[in-house]
Amino acid sequence: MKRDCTLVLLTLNEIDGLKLLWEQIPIDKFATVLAVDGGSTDGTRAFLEARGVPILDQPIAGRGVAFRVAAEASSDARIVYYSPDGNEDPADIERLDDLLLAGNDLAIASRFARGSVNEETGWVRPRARVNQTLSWMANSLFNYGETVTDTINGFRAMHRQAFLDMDTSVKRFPIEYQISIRAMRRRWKIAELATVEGQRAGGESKAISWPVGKDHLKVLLTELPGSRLFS
Ligand SMILES: Nc1nc2c(ncn2[C@@H]2O[C@H](COP(=O)(O)OP(=O)(O)O)[C@@H](O)[C@H]2O)c(=O)[nH]1
Ligand SMILES: [Mg+2]
Repeated sequence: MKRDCTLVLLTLNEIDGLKLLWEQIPIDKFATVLAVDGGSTDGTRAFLEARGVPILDQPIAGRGVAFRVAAEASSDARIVYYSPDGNEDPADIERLDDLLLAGNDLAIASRFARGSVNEETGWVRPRARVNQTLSWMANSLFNYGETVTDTINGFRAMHRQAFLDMDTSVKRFPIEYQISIRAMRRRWKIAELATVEGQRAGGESKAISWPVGKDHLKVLLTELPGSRLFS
């Protein structure tokens, strides 16, 4: 039987990743598979169309918008968000849904848990440091439960209606951070699995470090009135 779950592919020019990963993505296991595309021009759309994957367009660009477009279009109980760019291991897709089936409200593939590996090599790992600092701030300010090691990774799963009820507002990259913070505020059960982050298959990252970092801080500040400081 198929999972009562929608698998969402988030794409903006990911033809290289799609070609590399397609065979490993467990398409047959999900009641619904759909893509939300941010306006690809590299053959991503034709690739998906040829394989019968419905493509949803978004009214404006941004991952936050894409998250909501998918949830509104789906009619399944649960959603897994997957970005086929090479960073996310397709073997974790079903594991994330399993964590929801086990009673969790939010399941995150963590790049910073025990046993995880993040894409950077060497000692400095600036991306990891920024990510971990943002997670530390979110945990300190909002979390009542167990520490969440990766509040930012987009590779995650949720119950669809609960996500819509959360009424998120972020349009671009820090959507995941807003979800994680609001999940903490609502005392959701948050589970993580240790993931191994792969290298980008091709194309370019659309997350430019400084503007994206700044947008995360903006989310933190917007959510601050709901923090533990004021409760
Ligand atoms: N639908 C949609 N997908 C996007 C958008 N921006 C980025 N993505 C996808 O989100 C995933 C993560 O983006 P990426 O640039 O790799 O960010 P990074 O992994 O943080 O470097 C990739 O699969 C992108 O194609 C967007 O505006 N709309
Ligand atoms: Mg990526």
